Amino acid sequence: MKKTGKAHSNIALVKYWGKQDEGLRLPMNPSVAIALDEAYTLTTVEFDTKYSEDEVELLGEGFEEDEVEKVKKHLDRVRKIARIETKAKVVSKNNFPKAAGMASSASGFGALSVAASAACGLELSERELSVLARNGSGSASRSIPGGVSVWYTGETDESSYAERIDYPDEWNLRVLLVMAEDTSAKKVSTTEGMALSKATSPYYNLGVEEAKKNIERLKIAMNNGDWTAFGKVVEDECYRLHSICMTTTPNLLYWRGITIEIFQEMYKLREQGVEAFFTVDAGPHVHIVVRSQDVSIVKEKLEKINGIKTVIDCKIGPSAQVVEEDLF
Ligand code: 2P0
Repeated sequence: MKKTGKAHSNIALVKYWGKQDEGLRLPMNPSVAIALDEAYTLTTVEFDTKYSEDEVELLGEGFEEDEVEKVKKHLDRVRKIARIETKAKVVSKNNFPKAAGMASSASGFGALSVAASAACGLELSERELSVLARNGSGSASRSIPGGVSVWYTGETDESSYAERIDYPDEWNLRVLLVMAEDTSAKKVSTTEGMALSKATSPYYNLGVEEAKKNIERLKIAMNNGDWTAFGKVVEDECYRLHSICMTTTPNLLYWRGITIEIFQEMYKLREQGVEAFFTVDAGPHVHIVVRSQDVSIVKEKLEKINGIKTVIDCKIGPSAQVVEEDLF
């Protein structure tokens, strides 16, 4: 059977950076993320005896050899659940650039999990899909429920999954994905980078405890509809992640000049009463979390800065789903 899955990328507000169990991809701390409607992956999977080997293709950009291996390993997980041995063809497409902190592995493993499980006739629950996606890539667990979600650390395979949490609708949350022109590729993968941080950053354990506290601060701010307090947590988490990265051996410096320039522009806007908050993943791009009422003023500000390739304006994205449009 051939099926296509669609999953949206997500940006973490409280960050995942390191595992308590490498094999099971159980994270050190819970995390919270927003799914992005304008950044997604489509993946078509067909299991058929006509394939003697798994065939894996990423349209447009192509996969690296290690990425192909990760996809094949994920197909093995699905085959194990479905108790089949049939090989598959996988064709995938991102509507945004792979790598450089754009969380393509999140939407990629989200879409692959949905497509592959449906293509072999499995009817997995959202929670089971989130567990499956997590095994491919931790952040993918959060691309299954979409919306604003929390990924629980768990102690077993089944108990580490993501689900939606409430947030104030009246905020009309938007995320501006500000892509830097300088996308010099990551030298260290996120999987490797977070393991290095755990092993070498003197502040790592302290950071994990801070992340746990920050989840609680974020939930309180959302329950109270307190935008200023919410934004403070978002930016504290950005600095927390990057202080751990920068104090890793070798030092993981993901920011470029443009990254900091955007921070400074957001601070200037704040002095004028416009509260837009920044966060950054493992790359130079900046995600600006803003209420819809302030989107145009923030965009105007960004247009005046050199070194920005494009700005993608996202609403909160939906859950991962099976869709009609096949890629082959
Ligand atoms: C996050 N990142 O919470 C953090 C913030 C990047 C910075 O989750 O090893 O590619 O495959 O589980 O999912 C990137 O981590 O790592 C990530 P693996 P993944 O979004």
